[in-house]
Amino acid sequence: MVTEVQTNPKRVTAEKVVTTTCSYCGVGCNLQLHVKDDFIFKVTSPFDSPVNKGNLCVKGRFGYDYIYHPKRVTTPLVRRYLLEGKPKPEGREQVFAISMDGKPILDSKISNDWDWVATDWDTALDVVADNLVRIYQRDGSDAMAVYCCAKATNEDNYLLQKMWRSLFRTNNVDHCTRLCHAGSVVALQKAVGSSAMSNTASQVIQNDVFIVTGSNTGENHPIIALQMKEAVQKYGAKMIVVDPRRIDLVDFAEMWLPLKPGTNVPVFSAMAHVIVKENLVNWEFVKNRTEGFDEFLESLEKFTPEYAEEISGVPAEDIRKAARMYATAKNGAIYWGMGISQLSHGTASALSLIHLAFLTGHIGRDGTGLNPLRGQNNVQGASDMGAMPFHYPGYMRVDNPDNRAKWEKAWNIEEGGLSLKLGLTTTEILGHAHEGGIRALYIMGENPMMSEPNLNETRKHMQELEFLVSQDLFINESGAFADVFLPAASFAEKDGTFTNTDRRVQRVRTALAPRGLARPDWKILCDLATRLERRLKRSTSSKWDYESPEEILREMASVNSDYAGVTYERIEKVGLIYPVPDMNHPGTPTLFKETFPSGRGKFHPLDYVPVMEGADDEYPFVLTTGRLLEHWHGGTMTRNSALNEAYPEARVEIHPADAEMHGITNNMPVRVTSRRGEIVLRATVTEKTTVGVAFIPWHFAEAAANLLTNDALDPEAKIPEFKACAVQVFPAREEELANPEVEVRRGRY
Ligand SMILES: Nc1nc2c(c(=O)[nH]1)N[C@H]1C(S)=C(S)[C@@H](COP(=O)(O)OP(=O)(O)OC[C@H]3O[C@@H](n4cnc5c(=O)[nH]c(N)nc54)[C@H](O)[C@@H]3O)O[C@H]1N2
Ligand SMILES: Nc1nc2c(c(=O)[nH]1)N[C@H]1C(S)=C(S)[C@@H](COP(=O)(O)OP(=O)(O)OC[C@H]3O[C@@H](n4cnc5c(=O)[nH]c(N)nc54)[C@H](O)[C@@H]3O)O[C@H]1N2
Ligand code: SF4
Ligand SMILES: [Mo]
Repeated sequence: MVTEVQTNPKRVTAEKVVTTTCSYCGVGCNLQLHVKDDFIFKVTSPFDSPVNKGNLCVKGRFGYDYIYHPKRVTTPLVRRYLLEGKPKPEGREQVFAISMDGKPILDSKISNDWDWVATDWDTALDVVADNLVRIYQRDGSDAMAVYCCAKATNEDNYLLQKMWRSLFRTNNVDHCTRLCHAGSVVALQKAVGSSAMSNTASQVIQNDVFIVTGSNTGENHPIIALQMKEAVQKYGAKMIVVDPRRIDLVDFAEMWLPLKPGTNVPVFSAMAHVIVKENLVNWEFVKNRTEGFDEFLESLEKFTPEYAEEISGVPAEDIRKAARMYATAKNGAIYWGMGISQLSHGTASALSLIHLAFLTGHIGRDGTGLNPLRGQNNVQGASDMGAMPFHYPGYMRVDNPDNRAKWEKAWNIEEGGLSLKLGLTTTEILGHAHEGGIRALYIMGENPMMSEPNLNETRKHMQELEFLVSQDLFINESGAFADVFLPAASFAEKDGTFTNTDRRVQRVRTALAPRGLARPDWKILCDLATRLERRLKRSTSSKWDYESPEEILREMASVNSDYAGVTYERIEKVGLIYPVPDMNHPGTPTLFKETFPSGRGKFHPLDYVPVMEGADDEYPFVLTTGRLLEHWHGGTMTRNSALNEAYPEARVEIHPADAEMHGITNNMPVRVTSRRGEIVLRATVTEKTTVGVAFIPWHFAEAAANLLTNDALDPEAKIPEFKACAVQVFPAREEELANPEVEVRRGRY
């Protein structure tokens, strides 16, 4: 039934206004959801919010309507073959679902046994529990893996990793952080022993010089970009942008260094070279707070600005000028994103930034810092909750028996019961999906069939899985391969907490009843865990009967001291910035004031290693992939939202000089090919990209950028090289452009 609130929201007065946290990016803006008749008809933001001061970007303000989209699935679904006890049929790519209005979506009749059948929760959870336990009892811990979810709450993620670790005794637990800031995390752990942002984003107005690199902040952290612009325009700060694209921040920058993709190490090491040669070093900081300087100094010798210019294309004089500006600032800071970490030398790229802060002492004070801008709304929190293969909650290594003992006590597990073996990462889990490897995968809110590199390869791995569960709002491109689908409640239909890029723990609140039969993730997991425990018949049992998400948070905080003083009551109005070691502690906006968690900060000598696949005669462009303001990742949320009308189709950006050379004009359909795949989409000829660099956003299934990308990994962080691979671009015909519905149905994404 269409009500007045849907047709004419301006005339409606809210029954209630619910304050909560945005479900998109790591800025963590506070939202006010205006609700009438169980419908959100307007979103505003409180002006007194310390995070966003009443501002919202287009996604926060208008992008929440995916929760009502007809393609959202709100009924548990099980494949017919499982319900009828038949063997699993061949072939897996069938996208057949029941939508909220009861109509089938995207059917393709490969075999009736593959049909989704709508069931009740008990049936679906029994099928999941039976199959997971069957595989575990046959093949053991190493056959089990789980992807946690940086969109879901802290409480949801804590429970999911607890389940896998305590019930299946495996650390094969990871999430999209692996595809994201893994390079930064490993580098920061090696250098300072902690991996979150050292300062808060709002401190940018206290900087007098700041570097923004590998971060298209204006589109991807729009509210932080607003503060950066304010720092420049109102407070007179100088911004240095280091990025191969002419992103919108360039208009506000004192300098733009347009480096070639994958040349961070030479550019930032040359800046370090200049700082040392011109004696701009903060010797007191280097002497008192760091180690390894002498060895580092030797490695720096070859990184002259001229050498860096040759590799990166950035003029040596600009490198010198930028180095002087940052080094002589009173308060300097660095903000970075995926252009640093998503490379096969992402760890080295991040280290080259960390060295700059060490040399100048621009760390450990307000208005300075090393600030990797975290991407997903709750990627910081999911990482804090131990949704990673090497760490329990609180970054406690799983291979340390003392840490294990703490969690065994908290979870009531027999001594020595938990595994000390490091788990597989997201990028390794699917590669191990074969006989004798991973057999069962549980995905809570991720979409590897869009987000992993080299999708043609990923598809083969998905097909190799014996049992796949998808717990999501939609049947996304990965859910199409699932055996069971469990409908989760959205952020507006549940309670919990998210931790934003500032390390600020904030409330998520229920505004609506869950649509259809959907249930909050934590409730689904409690029910499933109880069933699993019953079937596993162990001598000990853990707690699974939580009354509320707050009870879950308190259990986690009793062992993880960073969150010890976080309660729902204390964050009722304004979030708390962890570490919050006790109930009276006010939170810690600036880290490392006295010392680093590792004691001294450690320099690491670096070498320049080129990207794995450079441009050549056959593939003359470097492809870089990234994001658009209006869209989110694989598009599951934003393409099922009004935002899709704002940016409805995939585009490849090409520089005018390249376009002319290859006979390409604006809006022309083009075929982009790499050694791994091809896609057809329209060209946008623009100076936003630099000569020789093509840019494709990876939001569009019908022209999925990850069919082209290279799955080469950084050896330490295991992050893929999303930011550079070689491609060719040819003119194509209009009729070759892909139709989203048809392509997805054919499984060609
Ligand atoms: N609208 C929107 N916002 C988002 C997201 C989204 O999907 N849509 N996703 C969220 C997530 S999970 C994340 S991780 C963040 C990511 O936010 P960003 O880190 O801003 O992500 P990208 O769009 O991948 O852009 C990376 C930037 O790096 C530059 N770059 C490419 N190669 C290099 C290089 O070799 N060196 C340097 N120095 N720069 C390079 C690119 O030109 C681009 O400006 O955004 C979050 N916010
Ligand atoms: N080429 C290329 N590839 C990339 C990148 C790139 O820059 N270039 N960036 C990488 C980065 S930085 C990241 S972070 C990854 C992201 O990769 P993924 O995490 O795989 O991608 P998303 O599309 O964000 O998937 C989120 C899913 O969660 C679901 N969801 C939303 N809310 C909830 C909830 O409350 N509960 C549950 N159960 N589900 C929910 C959504 O419907 C969606 O299906 O992709 C990576 N892939
Ligand atoms: S900046 Fe991020 S958190 Fe804020 S409204 Fe936009 S998407 Fe949401
Ligand atoms: Mo990310």
